[in-house]
Amino acid sequence: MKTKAIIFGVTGQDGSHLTDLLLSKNYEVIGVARRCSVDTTERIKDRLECPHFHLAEGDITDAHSVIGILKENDDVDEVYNLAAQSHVGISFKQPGLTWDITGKGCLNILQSLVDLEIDCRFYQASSSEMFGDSYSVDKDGKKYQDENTKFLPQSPYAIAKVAAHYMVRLFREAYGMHASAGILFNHEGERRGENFVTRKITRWISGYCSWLDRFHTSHNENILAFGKDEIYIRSRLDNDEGFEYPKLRLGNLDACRDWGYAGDYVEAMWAMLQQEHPDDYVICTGQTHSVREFLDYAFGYVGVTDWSNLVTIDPEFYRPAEVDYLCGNASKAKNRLGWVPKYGLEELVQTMMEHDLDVNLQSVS
Ligand code: NAP
Ligand code: G4F
Repeated sequence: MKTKAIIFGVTGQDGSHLTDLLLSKNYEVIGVARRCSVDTTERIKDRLECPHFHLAEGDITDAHSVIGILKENDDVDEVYNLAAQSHVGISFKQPGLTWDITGKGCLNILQSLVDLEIDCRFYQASSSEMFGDSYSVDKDGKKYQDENTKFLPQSPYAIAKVAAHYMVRLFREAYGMHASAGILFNHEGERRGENFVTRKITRWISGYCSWLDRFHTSHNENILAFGKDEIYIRSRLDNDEGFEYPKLRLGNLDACRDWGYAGDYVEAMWAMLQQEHPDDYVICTGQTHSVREFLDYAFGYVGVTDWSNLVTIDPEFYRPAEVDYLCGNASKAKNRLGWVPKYGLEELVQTMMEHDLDVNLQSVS
């Protein structure tokens, strides 16, 4: 008999990587996707025809829908809750919705599993955002976060994640559930949502490169002119259509994040559920970089060393409260799960840039 898994949030970045991983391990996968007026299955489109993959329609804010799916699959071995309103900035504008999905959604699944007496293993997608402004300091004075660092959440998203995280601990202790939480630091890649900062940057750069290509030119300060919000090609100023390109608009460039590759991180999720005992684990690279440094790497990939004229700061992308510094310590995951990340920032940027440049090339040709 195949091992059976349910993935809530299957259409997202991590859901698609986890689907690939579990199918490669010979699992039967039920992916839960909510109804939407447009198709949201782009990231899993190659899996839809696979006989061991099945889509189920459901919404984790609706307990009836969660119960229905679990009842139909009460022989499930592993349940992964990756569903969330996962954008921190948006959580300030839609705090109630974020609470319902990111916080209460997790409770809906946990309580349904208990009520239906389903004996399975459960994974919750917790987040480094839960640390917020908090950090520990090692003997060399380096700031870091691990499983013992206290939470000091700085957004409605992070508060909802903390509530879900504590709910997992409660269900583990109160009902003896095999429920684990991965406290994952930022992880990115070619499937990352387009409004997260890394993907916004790599997509913009590839769009800019293909705009320059249209004029058979490359990035060279002497042939470009810079307005407040636009970039122009000097020789084309009068006549050509499309001679201007909007600058990359960003918010806070000084925030530091510990960025890893999503494909690496879903392996840690799976490994947690293979342990005899449930637990919480920090998953990260242990390296932190500012958004500014990410820009250096990404622009550097296409040979641009000074990007200051290409980027404009737009207060619209500032958040009412910011998380300034995240840098994890994944020693526990390394020791207990044998998990280590394969990608550093350079490999991550290379993967994302290669992909986005390629996509732009295909759309032009
Ligand atoms: P993502 O790309 O935003 O995916 C979120 C998924 O949740 C999507 O499939 C989305 O469906 C689904 N979803 C949203 N609301 C739902 C609802 N009411 N019912 C059912 N499904 C719903 O996020 P991700 O980057 O893959 O992250 C996966 C999980 O890890 C999230 O819980 C996130 O908060 C957490 N996390 C992510 C990171 C990171 O750096 N990526 C770090 C730490 C924790 P639609 O396609 O319909 O929107
Ligand atoms: O890419 P971000 O939106 O990711 P953020 O806020 O760190 O959250 C992501 O990682 C969390 C794990 O720590 C997940 F739980 C969460 O679901 C999500 O996946 O922003 C990163 C940084 C922030 O400091 C933000 O203020 O980049 C800064 N930033 C600067 N300009 C921007 C922008 N962020 C976005 N999204 N867009 C900008 O234009």
